[in-house]
Amino acid sequence: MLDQAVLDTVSGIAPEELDDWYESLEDILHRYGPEKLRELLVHLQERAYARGVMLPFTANTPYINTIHHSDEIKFPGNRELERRIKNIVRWNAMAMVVRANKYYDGVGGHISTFASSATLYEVAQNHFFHARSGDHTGDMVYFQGHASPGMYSRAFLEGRLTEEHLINFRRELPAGIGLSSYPHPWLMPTFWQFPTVSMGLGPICSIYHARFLRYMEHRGMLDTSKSRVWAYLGDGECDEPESLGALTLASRENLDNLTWVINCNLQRLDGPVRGNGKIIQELEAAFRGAGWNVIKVVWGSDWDPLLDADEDGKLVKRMGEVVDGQYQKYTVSDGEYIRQHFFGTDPDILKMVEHLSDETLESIRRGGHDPVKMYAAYHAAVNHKGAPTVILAKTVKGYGLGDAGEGQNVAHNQKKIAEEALKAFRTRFNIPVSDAEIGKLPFYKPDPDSPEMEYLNQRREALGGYVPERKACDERLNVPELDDKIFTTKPLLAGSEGGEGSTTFALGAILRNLVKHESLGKRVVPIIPDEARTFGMEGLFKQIGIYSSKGQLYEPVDKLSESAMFYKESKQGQLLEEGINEAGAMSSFIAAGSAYANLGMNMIPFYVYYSMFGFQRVGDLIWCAADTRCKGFLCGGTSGRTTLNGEGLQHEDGHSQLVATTVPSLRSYDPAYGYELAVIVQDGLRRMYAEGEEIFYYLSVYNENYAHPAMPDRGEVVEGIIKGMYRLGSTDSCEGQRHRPQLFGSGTILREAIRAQQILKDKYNIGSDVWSITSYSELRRDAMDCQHWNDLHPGQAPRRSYLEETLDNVTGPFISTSDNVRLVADQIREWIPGEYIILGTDGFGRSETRPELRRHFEIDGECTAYAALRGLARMGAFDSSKLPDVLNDLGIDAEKINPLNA
Ligand SMILES: Cc1ncc(C[n+]2csc(CCOP(=O)(O)OP(=O)(O)O)c2C)c(N)n1
Ligand SMILES: [Mg+2]
Repeated sequence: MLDQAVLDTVSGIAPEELDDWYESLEDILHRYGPEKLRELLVHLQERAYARGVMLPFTANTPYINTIHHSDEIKFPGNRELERRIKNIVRWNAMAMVVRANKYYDGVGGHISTFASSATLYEVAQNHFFHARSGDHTGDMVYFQGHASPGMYSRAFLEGRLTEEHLINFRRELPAGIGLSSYPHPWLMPTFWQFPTVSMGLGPICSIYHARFLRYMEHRGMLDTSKSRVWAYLGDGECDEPESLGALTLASRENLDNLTWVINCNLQRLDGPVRGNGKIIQELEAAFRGAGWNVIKVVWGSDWDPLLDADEDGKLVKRMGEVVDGQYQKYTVSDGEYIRQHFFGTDPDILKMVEHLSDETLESIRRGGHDPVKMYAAYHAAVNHKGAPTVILAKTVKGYGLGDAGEGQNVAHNQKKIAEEALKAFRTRFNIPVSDAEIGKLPFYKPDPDSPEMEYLNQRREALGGYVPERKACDERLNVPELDDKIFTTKPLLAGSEGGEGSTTFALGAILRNLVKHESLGKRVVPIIPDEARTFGMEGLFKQIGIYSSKGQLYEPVDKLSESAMFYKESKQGQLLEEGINEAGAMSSFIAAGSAYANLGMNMIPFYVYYSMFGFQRVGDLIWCAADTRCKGFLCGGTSGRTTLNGEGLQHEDGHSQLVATTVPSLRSYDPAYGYELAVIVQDGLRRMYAEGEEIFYYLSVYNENYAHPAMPDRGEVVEGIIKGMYRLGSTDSCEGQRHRPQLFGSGTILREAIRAQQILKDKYNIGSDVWSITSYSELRRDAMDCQHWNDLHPGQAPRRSYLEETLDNVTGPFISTSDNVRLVADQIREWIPGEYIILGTDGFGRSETRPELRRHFEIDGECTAYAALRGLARMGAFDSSKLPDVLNDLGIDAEKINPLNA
């Protein structure tokens, strides 16, 4: 007969009738199995729905393991040896951090994260992570950033790192062989593949990486079918919008090559992730709702007999009602407290544990610390078809640290451990370090021929090698010279030949030409977040196809004939149309731009986006791309605070060039003409793909149409474009003119500098020079480099930068105008040999016509000419009392608002 709890929940139905229902359910399960029972229940649910009965929605399953122990795959490893290895890894990881902080206070590091996730990693290291080797393109493992000590510790046992490395954890500079705090390919280019410690970036990158593997396979570029992407996340990390923001892409794309493992230790830095709720249940609902396969690993094997005995579901119910903050309390409490407060709420539950001692209750483990449970979960995950899998593994933060941190709110930052606690840790994990030695925190490595070491190495050998390991390929591509038709055609080196166009159009021409190139074409990965039409690049849709893993299951509305342009989706498509998703598009850029290192094949991403939604929207992903040593081109379309005129404050970008300067491996350019763009792209391709430099590019491109001249036939022009400046044109000095204004222009605003030159000549008979400044940041980089050398080599012949050499004997005044904030041009002030006046677009943009906006920001031809006269006046070469008249003459309102404050 049913118990009172069931009778109460459906009160009003006669007990005998309820009994019948329950008996039927058991009978079907017993005779036909779970699959048939599922079908039947779904059918009954549909019937109820058709009769107007709405069932309450729940995306959750009970708070127990998804895989019942009777369905667990048998653990194939040697449990004892794996436990020994894991304990040694734990010890060395802990010792590394504690030692570092003992000798160098404030160096930092984390013990508790890896302490909670050691089993998650060790089971995967022994049985799942496959290295890149032979015909296997390798698994991509995104390690939780602050679990890095555990990865170093294992690499030490594997013989890949020495004791000296461990001693120099977080001390990279003095020894030159230190270990980076977190996974940084920039700092450890043969070890780490993926920077993950800015939380949320690893997760989103991993999704797009898994999709990129499919893209490579479907396009016939590389057989990536054996590769799996693994991402290890913290439960606190899941609060970052990037972490869960792209879940549906993974399920929509059926990325069963993707496995996430969330280390649910219920804590983040300050305290519980969800003290008053249940993070595992919350995540389960989110992932199930998004179409993922969810595997919860909540309880260790010790709980199996208890759950088997829980016939009426009271224990499961109790497990489900306790909130995370309270579970954390049980972690730090003794067995008696647990018995009384967890089991003691119901006499029947209490009875279930009466045969267990307090010590046993205290030590029964959570699922994430049980290798058998984790193995079963991994096995199920890698065999699941049609959807990505997330494993929600419940663990204890600071596991094994005892009073020194286990489950404590301060666990995250714990890095100093008293001797008594060290001894307890040593004893708990059975590390052969004596009491006398323990204060020195010695690292421990068993003999090479010990069973532990032999086992560890055999396992990794069977899985193709070590993980992580970054193996950048030395493949060099044959990059066409500048005289190739990719670069010579209209509107590039040849100019626009009487027509008009924008630099965005010029970029489109390069892309269209490049994808046709015999060897290079296939390597190009154009990435666009739903703006191809804005950039006039929709022609690429038909030309190279939009990648879609499903091909095209519909007839596109704009397909009027096979030859016309239309929205062509294809499984072999080359263009990644990411939708309105700059973060996702950046993640694709990173996957493609690092393929040379992670897949052994150079790919050339061109990510073209709305420039305003680049650096300030996904700036951290751009930083992550730099750390990843990405190659490729970021192209900020619709650049310029006044050139993108109608869109207003939140669209008009005038600061990307400034932020770009802050990314060390980024080369950023602000070209004005098609030929400049062609020169920059060709040189970029050469440096990145022919020379193998691990840098990437940022290009500002604009949407203003104008005529583009052919490239001037002077040798120094190409060099100037690449180095950042070249003289474009000069007007004759008037008689007796001692100083010639030097007018610097960038991007579309170069044309205002040219207008200023004309005004100066026509109205004031002053000759001047116009320079196209293609890159203030490159000029600065070179100047700083020379200065650095000079500072450290006093008494030796000083080096001279390109900027200094180019402006040698030029007196100025120097006037800079651009569609960027003034600081962009200000970055070279130190090396400008004279008066330097900078105009720029500081202040909020707004919608207006281009001429009005350019006047508002005082960057137009008239304001530039006026600035030149001011400069001359300061040098005593123009009568300053005439300046008010000049203002009048040029129609500049002296009482106009200051754009900076408007
Ligand atoms: C974007 C970002 N914000 C803040 C931090 C600082 N931080 C490092 S670890 C951490 C707590 C992590 O908690 P959780 O994700 O639950 O990982 P656990 O250590 O508990 O496994 C914080 C706040 C960071 N690394 N990245
Ligand atoms: Mg956590």
